[in-house]
Amino acid sequence: MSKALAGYRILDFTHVQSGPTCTQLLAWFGADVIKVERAGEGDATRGQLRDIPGADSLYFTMLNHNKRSITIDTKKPAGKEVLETLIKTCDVLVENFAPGALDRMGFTWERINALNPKMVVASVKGFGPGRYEDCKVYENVAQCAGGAASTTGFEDGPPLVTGAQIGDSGTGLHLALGILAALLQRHTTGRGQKVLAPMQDAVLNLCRVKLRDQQRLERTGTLHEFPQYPDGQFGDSVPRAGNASGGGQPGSILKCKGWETDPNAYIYFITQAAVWPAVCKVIGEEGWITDEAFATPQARLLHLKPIFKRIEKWTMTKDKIEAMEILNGYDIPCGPILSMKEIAADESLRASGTIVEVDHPVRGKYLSVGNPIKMSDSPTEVTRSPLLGEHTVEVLEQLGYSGAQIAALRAERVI
Ligand code: CAO
Repeated sequence: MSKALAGYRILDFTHVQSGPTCTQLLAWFGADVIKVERAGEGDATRGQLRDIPGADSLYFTMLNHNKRSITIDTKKPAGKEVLETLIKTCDVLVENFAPGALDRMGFTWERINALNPKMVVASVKGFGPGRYEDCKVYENVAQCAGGAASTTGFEDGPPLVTGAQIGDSGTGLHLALGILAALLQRHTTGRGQKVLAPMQDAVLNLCRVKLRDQQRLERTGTLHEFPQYPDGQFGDSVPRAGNASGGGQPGSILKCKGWETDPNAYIYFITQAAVWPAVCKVIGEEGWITDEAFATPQARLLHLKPIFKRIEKWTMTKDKIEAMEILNGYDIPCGPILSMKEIAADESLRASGTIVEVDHPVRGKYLSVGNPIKMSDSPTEVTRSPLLGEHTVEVLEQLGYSGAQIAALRAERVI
């Protein structure tokens, strides 16, 4: 079966996490992704957080499936020539170097555009234009600068970063979308363009509900669905909301049977207005269906803490899966807190290809997250990440380099 991006060639000049997640998605959609790495060293993540001596780390393998790897020293003149040839033959260049690194290498936008006017040049940077534009940025810097950390955590605790890699993988997703839009626009303009996804901006985009709340707070001085209401104080910026729901349906994380010893024996419980009578029936508080203090969503906002305490009295009598099954029977939205161990063993995620087992010649079998986006006409088969420089000769031959030229590049330590 054909793939959505079959025929597109991506010059993948990315490293660490944000850029590689973007190009991995493009590879899963069928693009030919050629990852350019520094000769001898490669992407730093190959050696980071290693669990098997001598094997590419899971950090690297899980971010670089379905790609080819070519090593080139792009600071040497002969290496720059190879890069030029690649630029002329690829549709997209994706990079996430520190600001200015590509320019210092001699590959400014103007130069790339002159070499290949149809090329889309896509970049992740920590910040967009402005006072921080020259900064190097990692995941948690973006979470802090994008509004996630100040709004995450409990009201009496410090700001918290989240385990979801919204700064890196989140920005990679944004960049992939920009690349696809630029390729579509190229059909009408015939031109490439620059695509920039700053990590701060991507995190802020994912935190847009918090900017909504900032304005609500400024207008009304309060946020009724927050745990600070009705007894606590609000300051002048959106406070940390603990586990309160970010939307219009109050929710909370509640203990389930076994919580004393199992750190994940919890369930997220949402008191959606439409199923309030069902909630009351399940927990044995039918009187709350008509009681004025609880009957309307507005009235309930004044009593969320005692409401969730009472619901928790019920959830503590059930394990989280049992609770979910009972609640599903009433269409009450809820979510068990699943550990990574439980997720890794989840049969549905494995059947759908979201959890996949991959075989690697050095590390052997390992689990990874496959393509979370499912397409009926463009299925994804996850193949292992490339060894460093595994496809250098293959790609150079495709570019028209002769055996003698490749040997000369090797002798000069360019590849
Ligand atoms: N051949 C020769 N040199 C190469 C090369 C190759 N194939 N590939 C890269 N290089 C060089 C670059 O040209 C650069 O050289 P100069 O500094 O002399 O110009 C150098 O390698 C290192 O690049 P870097 O500064 O990007 O790498 P770093 O490890 O110091 O910084 C990071 C890493 C992530 C902080 C930085 O790249 C960055 O801020 N990127 C943008 C934001 C981003 O994507 N962050 C997310 C990372 S995932 O958490």
